[in-house]
Amino acid sequence: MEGELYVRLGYTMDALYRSITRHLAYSLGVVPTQASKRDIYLALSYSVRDRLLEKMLKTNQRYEDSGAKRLYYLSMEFLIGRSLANNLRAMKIYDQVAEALELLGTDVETICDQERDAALGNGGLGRLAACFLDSMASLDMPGFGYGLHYDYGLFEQDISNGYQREKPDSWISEAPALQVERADAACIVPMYGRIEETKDKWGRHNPLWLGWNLVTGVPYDIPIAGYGGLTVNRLRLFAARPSTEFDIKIFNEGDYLRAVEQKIESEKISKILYPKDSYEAGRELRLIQEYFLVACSLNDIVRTYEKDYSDYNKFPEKVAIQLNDTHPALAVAELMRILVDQKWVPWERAWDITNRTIAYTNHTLLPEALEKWPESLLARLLPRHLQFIYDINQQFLDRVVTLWPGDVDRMRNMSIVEEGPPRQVRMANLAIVGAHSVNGVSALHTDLIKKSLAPNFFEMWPERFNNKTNGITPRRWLCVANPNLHDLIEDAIGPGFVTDLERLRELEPFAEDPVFCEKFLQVKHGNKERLKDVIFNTTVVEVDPASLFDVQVKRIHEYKRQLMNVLGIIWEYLALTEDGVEPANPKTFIFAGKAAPGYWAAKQLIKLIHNVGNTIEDDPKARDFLKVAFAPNFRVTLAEQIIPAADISQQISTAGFEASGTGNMKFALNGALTIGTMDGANIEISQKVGRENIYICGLTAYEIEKMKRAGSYKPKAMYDKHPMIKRVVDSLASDRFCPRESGLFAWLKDYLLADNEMFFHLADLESYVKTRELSTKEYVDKTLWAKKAILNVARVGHFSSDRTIRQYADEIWDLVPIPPTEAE
Ligand code: 26Q
Repeated sequence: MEGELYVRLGYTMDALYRSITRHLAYSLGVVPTQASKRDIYLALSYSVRDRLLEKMLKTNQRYEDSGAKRLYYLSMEFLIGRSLANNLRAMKIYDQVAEALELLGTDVETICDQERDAALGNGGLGRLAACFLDSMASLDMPGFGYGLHYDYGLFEQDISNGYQREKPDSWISEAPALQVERADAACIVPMYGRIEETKDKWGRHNPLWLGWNLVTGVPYDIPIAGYGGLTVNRLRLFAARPSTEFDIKIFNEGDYLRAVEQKIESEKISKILYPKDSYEAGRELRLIQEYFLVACSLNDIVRTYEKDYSDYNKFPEKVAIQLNDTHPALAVAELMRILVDQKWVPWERAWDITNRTIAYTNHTLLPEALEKWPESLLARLLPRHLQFIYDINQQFLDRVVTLWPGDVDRMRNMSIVEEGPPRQVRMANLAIVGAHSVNGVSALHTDLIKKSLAPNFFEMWPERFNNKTNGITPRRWLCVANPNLHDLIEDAIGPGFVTDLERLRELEPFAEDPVFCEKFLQVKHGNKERLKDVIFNTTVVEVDPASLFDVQVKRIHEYKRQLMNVLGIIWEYLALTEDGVEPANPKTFIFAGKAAPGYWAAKQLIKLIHNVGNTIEDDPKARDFLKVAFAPNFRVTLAEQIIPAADISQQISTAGFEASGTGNMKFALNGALTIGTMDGANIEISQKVGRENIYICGLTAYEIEKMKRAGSYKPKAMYDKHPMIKRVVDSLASDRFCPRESGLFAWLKDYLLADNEMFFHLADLESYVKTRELSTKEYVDKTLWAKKAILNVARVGHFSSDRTIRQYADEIWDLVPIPPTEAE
C-alpha cells in the first residue's frame, strides 16, 4: 500500500476547536451553544479518539513492516482511571485544547473532571498493568494489553454511619468515547463438553473434545498513547456475547426462551470484576472468566502470527506472553492445546515453544491468596485442558524423580495437582513449570519466592527466577497528578526528565537552595488546599492545610496494618488528652481504601477509623491538634488528588507481606516522606533516597520469620510489660470510641493479644510510634523538611516503570523498540 492512507487530522487550536464542534453536532446531535459540560467532554473525547486512532493505525503499520517481536501482557485487570487529561498531555495538545475550550465558554479542567474512572482493577496489580502499558508505548515498544471488557468495574464505596456500603460501578456509558469495537476480530470460545477417546488413521491415541458450549469474544480496542503521541499501542478487552451459531441452533429447535437464557448466561462472563480477598464466592464464574481471557487472547495472538508465518518454529522469537500473576495461567494449557490439537505440532516441540514464549510474574506470598482450582471443576469446564495439565505434570514429575529419586515429599510439594481430597490444580505450579521466567516484583519479594514460596523449583531451575522491581509512570503520577511540581522541576533542570526519570538527580543541589525550597513548599501547600476542598465535599470534615498531612491510602487489609496506624493515633490522642503532651505540629490523618465486600475484619477497621475520628473531633482538648478524615471511594482519580498533597506516606505492612507496593513510589515522587517498614520496595526506596531521608521502623522480614518459627511472639507479655501499650489497647477495646455501640471494638483486644496474631501489630508498635514522633518534630523545621522531601524526589527516578519495562524487555522478552520514522 502506498501514499496517505488516512485524512490527516489537525492538531492546532483551530483544528481542535472545529473537531469538537463537529462532534457536538454530528456525533451527539447538539448545537454547540446549547452543549452541556458532559456533551463537550464527549465531543472532546471523540476528537482525541480520532487522533489516537490515526496514530494507532500508523503505529501498527510500522510494527508490521518491521516484523518485530511483540509482547502480549495478559491481565485480568487494567486499572486505567481517567484517560482524557493523560492523552492530552501525551499528545502535547493540552494547551491547544484549553484555548479551544475557552472559546466554548468553559475550561479544560472542568471538562476533564467530567470523566469517570475506568476502574477495571482492584489495586496494585491492575494499576501496575496500566503503568506498564504507558511505558511500553512511551518506549515505542510493540507491547499490547489483553484483558476483559467488564460491564462493572470494582464496586463504588459509600460510607454510611462509618460503615462501607457497596454500589455497582457502571463505567460502560463512558466506554464508547475511549474504545472502538472490533466485531471483525471476534472469536469463538468453547467450554464444557466431553472427551471422546478415538484413534486417528494411523491408530494413534486421538482424544476429541466434543459437545461444548460456545461463547463469542468481541474485542474492544482502547488506544494507549505513548508520551509524544507518535506511538499509540492497543489495549484489547474482550466482552462475552452469546455465540450466534449456538443461539440459532436452540432457536431452530423452537426453544426461544432457552435461547434467551443462553444469551444471559454468556454475557454474565464479562459482567463484573471480582474483588480480591473474596476467596470462596462464585468461584466457577471466576475460572470461566480466566479461561475466557486466555482463549480470546491466544486466538488473537496466534491469528496475528499466522499472517506472517506458516509454521510455529519462529513463534517464541516473534511472540512473548507475560502472565500478570496466575490469573491467566491456563495460557500454558491453552497454547499446548492449540499447537498439538489444532496445528499438529508434536507434543515435545509444542512444549518447547510454549515454555519459551510464556513468562510469569508473581505478586503475592500470602498462602491463602495462591490460586487453586478443584480438579472436578476443571474436568467439567475444560476436560481437554485438564488432560494437557496431567500430561505436563507427568513429564515434569518424571524429571523430578530422575533428579531426586525417592524424594516423595518433594514430588508431592512440586506437583501441579495437589493430593486431595479435594484434588486441586495449583496455578502457581502450572505457571512456574510452564514459563521460562518467573519474576518477583521487588528484591525482597524475589528473595522470598526463592527461599520460602518455591525453594524446590528454585533448586531445580535457578536460572528461571529473576527480579523486576515495580515502577510507576511519571506521566500520570507527576505530569497529570501534580502539574505544578512538574513545572517547578522543569524550570530547575530543564525538559526531558519525564522520559528519563533518573535525570531528577539534577535536582539534588536545589535541596540546599532556599528559593527553590520555598517554591517547593508553596506547590505542596497549593495541593493541600485543593485536597481540603475534595475532602470537605465528600466527608464534610474540615482539614487545615497548615497541619501535617499524614496519609495511608490503599486497600484495607490486615497485613497493611491500618490498625497499627489507628493504634498510633490513639497513642497520640491519649498522650495529648491525658498526659498533656501536644504533638509538635497539628496533624491530619487521611485514610482511603476499599475493603473486599466479604472481608469482615477489614470492614470493621473502616468503622473504627471513622469512630476514632469522631471521638477526637468531639473532644475540645484534642480537635485543634488531631484530625482524622476517611475519603470515600478510593480510586485512581482520588489518588491523583491525595498523593500530591501528602507530607507523610505510611507504608507499614508487616515485613514479608507486601510484595512491592507502588503507592510508596508515587508518594516519594510527589515529595512526601515515607514512614515505612523494611518490606517490599520500601527497602530499595530507602537505599535510593538515603536512610536519613526516610523513617524506617519495625522488625525485618527475617526477624519476623525467626520469631514465628520459634513461637516467641508473645503480644500479651508486651501488653503487660508496657504501660502505654496497655492503655492504648484497653481504650481501643473500651466503649470510648463507640459510646453509642457498646462493645463494638472489644474483639480487637483478643485479636491483638493472641499468640497467633499473624501481623505482629504490637511487636512493631513502639518503634512505629517513636518514628512518628520524630517525623512530626522534624516537620516543624521547614528547611530540613523541604530538603529531605526534595531529595526524595531527586532520588526516586529509579522507580519509573520505564526502567522496569526496559528490564523486562532486555532480560525476559527480548523485545526491541520500533521508533517512529522522521515522516511520522
Ligand atoms: C484472585 C482470585 C479470585 C478473585 C480475585 C483474585 C485476585 C485479584 C486481584 C487476587 C489478587 C489480586 C491483586 C493483587 C495485587 O494487587 N497485588 C499487589 O500487586 C502489586 C503490583 O505488583 C504489588 O505492588 C503489591 O505489593 C501486591 O499486593
